[in-house]
Amino acid sequence: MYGLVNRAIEEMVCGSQGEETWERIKCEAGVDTDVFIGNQGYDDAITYRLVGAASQVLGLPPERILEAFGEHWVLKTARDGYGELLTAGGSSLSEFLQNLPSLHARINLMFPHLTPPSFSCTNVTAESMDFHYRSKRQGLAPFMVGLLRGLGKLFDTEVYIEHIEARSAGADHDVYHLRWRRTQP
Ligand code: 1DX
Repeated sequence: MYGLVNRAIEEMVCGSQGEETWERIKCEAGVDTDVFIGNQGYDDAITYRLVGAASQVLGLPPERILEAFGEHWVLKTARDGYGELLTAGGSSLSEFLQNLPSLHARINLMFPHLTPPSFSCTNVTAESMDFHYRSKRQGLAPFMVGLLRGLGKLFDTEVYIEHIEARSAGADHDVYHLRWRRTQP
């Protein structure tokens, strides 16, 4: 994955736990990269090892780390660096999720070595949908939950997430049943 992803993990850990903890996590992960370059590609294994080591050092399940990271990605990384892309994506959570495929097509034009997941929405109503997530990568379903929570905050929307089909349990891909309620007019 692009270095931007590992750098976002670094930012999240340093911001909440401090630099020393981050150094311990890198050491535990056997990662000796000093600085992650945002637009340079890194082996996915580095990202997985960082998440695994963060789980060990912080005493939290990897799913919790991934979920927190998903939220951080939307509220900090994507918002700070790619704000226009995010706001161009829609003016409500539902609109944004339905536009995600075109958002990723645009990002892919800028960064052709991206391996983006693919998304689709089915059974869409005014306050619910089934949200489909397909990825070449394994084990990142909790990251998506964090992304959805972050997007909910971004759009002042309370989201209830039910993971109704899980690849980790043998399903073809992950499906989340979402219900939402806007908290601001
Ligand atoms: F709901 O792969 C909202 O490296 C969402 O299963 C989901 O393959 C917003 F400069 C620049 C760069 C860089 C910008 F080249 C990425 F470095 C991408 C910015 C997407 C904002 C996907 C990151 C693939 C790297 C992947 C989870 C899970 C998608 C991470 C979240 C908006 C992004 O992102 C999986 C890679 C960006 C960039 C966004 C992603 C790769 C997402 C979202 N993905 C790199």
